[in-house]
Amino acid sequence: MGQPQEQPEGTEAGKPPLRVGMVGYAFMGAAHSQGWRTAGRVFDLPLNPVQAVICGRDAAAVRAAASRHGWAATETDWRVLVERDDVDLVDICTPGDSHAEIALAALAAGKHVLCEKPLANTVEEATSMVLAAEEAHARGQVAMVGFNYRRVPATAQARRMVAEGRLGRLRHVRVTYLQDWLVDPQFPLTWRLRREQAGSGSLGDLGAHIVDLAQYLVGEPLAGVSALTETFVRERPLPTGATSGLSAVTSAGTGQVTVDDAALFTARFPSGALASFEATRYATGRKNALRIELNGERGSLAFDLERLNELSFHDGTEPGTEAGFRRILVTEPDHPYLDAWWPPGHGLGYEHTFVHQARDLVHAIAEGRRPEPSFADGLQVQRVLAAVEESAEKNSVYTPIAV
Ligand code: SOE
Repeated sequence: MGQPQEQPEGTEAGKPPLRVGMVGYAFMGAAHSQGWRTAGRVFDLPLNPVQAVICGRDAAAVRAAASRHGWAATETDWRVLVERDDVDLVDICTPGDSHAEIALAALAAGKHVLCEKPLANTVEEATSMVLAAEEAHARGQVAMVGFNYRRVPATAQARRMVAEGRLGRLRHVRVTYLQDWLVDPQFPLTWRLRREQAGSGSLGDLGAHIVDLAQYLVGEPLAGVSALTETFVRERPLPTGATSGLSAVTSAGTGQVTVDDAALFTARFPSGALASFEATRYATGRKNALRIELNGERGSLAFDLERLNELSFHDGTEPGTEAGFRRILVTEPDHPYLDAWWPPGHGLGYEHTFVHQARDLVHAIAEGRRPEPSFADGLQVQRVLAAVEESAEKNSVYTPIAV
């Protein structure tokens, strides 16, 4: 493998390149590809992202992915990819069981790293990744975890408003992330339903997103949790052949589901706000419904991923006769990320979060600073997930988050 490096058409020449090597090419691989392909064309970046190499075990499938998503070369062994001299950054889009191994090898090989969420499958793995990232940072390398929902302009705008004190002291944070792709008991036992590969179920997949988003918006880490988890369907048909995690063809046999199907937990923030979280793949009719509402002494904010160009804001300082929730259309050039996009009212979508993620990472690399969210932020989320599992095992006993 290892075809010659070409400058992908349309990217800006004249700037130092940032040559990306991506491991994985399924859903997240496609989403990250979109980010790398577009970031340098929309934003004025200090480095020019180049889609250098994409890696996957199936040679034919990875060649097809390279041609579809615009990668110049392919590899079938990630160990070869991380050692290539023409790769500056390794982007990890694989199931969680390989995150730590690939990230550690990439950091040791002198590469910057972007790793999909959740950072790892265990606190121990995530801790080793943070230690390696800290050492690498001293050598000028940057390591980021991919919590893309921080990069929706509306959530970034909500963060601004909370930080400016528009809500005052926070009392409640209410978060749900609802999907329904497991409702059918005949849905196959893909890697996402196996603990050894995915680490956990809805908790690590959806719960990790909402824990990160809530902590980002509030501006502090959770202090402790009280949790319930459940696996509703414990045995499912085995997949045959290729599986993407979200789809597969089934065979005659069945196997055990070894992860949670749903996780519900209440939590405390150190400043006193109470939070509730619900992550499930059994919310019939809900496809990708991530909703968050924050209630503070001075006002409230609500966000719904299925209406991602909007925020709902209640300014509690307005006279009661005129106050009420109003819609903020988050498409103004002064809103986060939007000065580079379309005129007001021309909204963005899911894919743009990955463009913004690539943009922010390129800036962090060029400026040699720790990115947000860093591997340390990813480890902190991992600790929350571990506390949720511990609490659920102990019949919801309140479990402080280890620091
Ligand atoms: C599946 O539940 C999934 O693809 C998650 O893994 C992603 O992180 C989320 O963005 C969409 O849903």
